[in-house]
Amino acid sequence: MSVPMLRLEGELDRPLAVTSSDLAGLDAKYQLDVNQVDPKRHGAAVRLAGLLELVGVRPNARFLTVHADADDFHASVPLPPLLERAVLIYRLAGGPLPVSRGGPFRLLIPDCAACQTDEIDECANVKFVDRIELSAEKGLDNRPHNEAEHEALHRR
Ligand SMILES: Nc1nc2c(c(=O)[nH]1)N[C@H]1C(S)=C(S)[C@@H](COP(=O)(O)O)O[C@H]1N2
Ligand SMILES: [Mo]
Repeated sequence: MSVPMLRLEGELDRPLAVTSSDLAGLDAKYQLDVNQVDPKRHGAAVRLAGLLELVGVRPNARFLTVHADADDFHASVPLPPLLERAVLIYRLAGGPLPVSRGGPFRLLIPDCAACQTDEIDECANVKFVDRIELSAEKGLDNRPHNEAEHEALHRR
C-alpha cells in the first residue's frame, strides 16, 4: 500500500509533499492531541503554523484552500485566522487516522462558527485533505450554500 501524501502548493518558497511521519517529525512545540482543542475528538495533530513554516508562505498569500480531491470537496478561507488556530489531525492511537474520522489528514479549526454562519465555519473542517494551496486570491470553494445542499452533503 502506498503511503498517503499531503501536498503543499501555491504561493510557497518550498512546495512539498509530506507524509504522516514528516508531520510527526515537526518540532514538539507544534504537536498536540486534538483533544486539547476539541474534547470530542482524538488523535495526534500538528499546528498548521508549524507545517507552513516548513514550506515558507510567501508574503502575497492571503487565502488557504483545503482540497479533498477524494470526494471533490474544497474550502478556501482567509489565512491569518487559520494560522492562529487551525490544526491538522494525522494519526490516531499510533496508526493512520481512519477515513471514518476524515483521515488520513483532516483539518480542524477549533471554535469555528456553526455551518453557513461565517466564512470560517464547521464546513471548512475538511476531511480527506490531499492538498493545501496558498494563493493571493480566494481559491476553489464548494462548501454548501444552503440547508438543502448541506443536508444532501451529510447524507452522502
Ligand atoms: N472532504 C470532505 N470534508 C468535509 C465534508 C465533506 O463532505 N467532504 N463536509 C463538511 C461539513 S459540511 C461539515 S459540517 C463537517 C462535519 O464534520 P464532523 O462530522 O467531523 O463534525 O465536515 C466538513 N468536511
Ligand atoms: Mo457543514
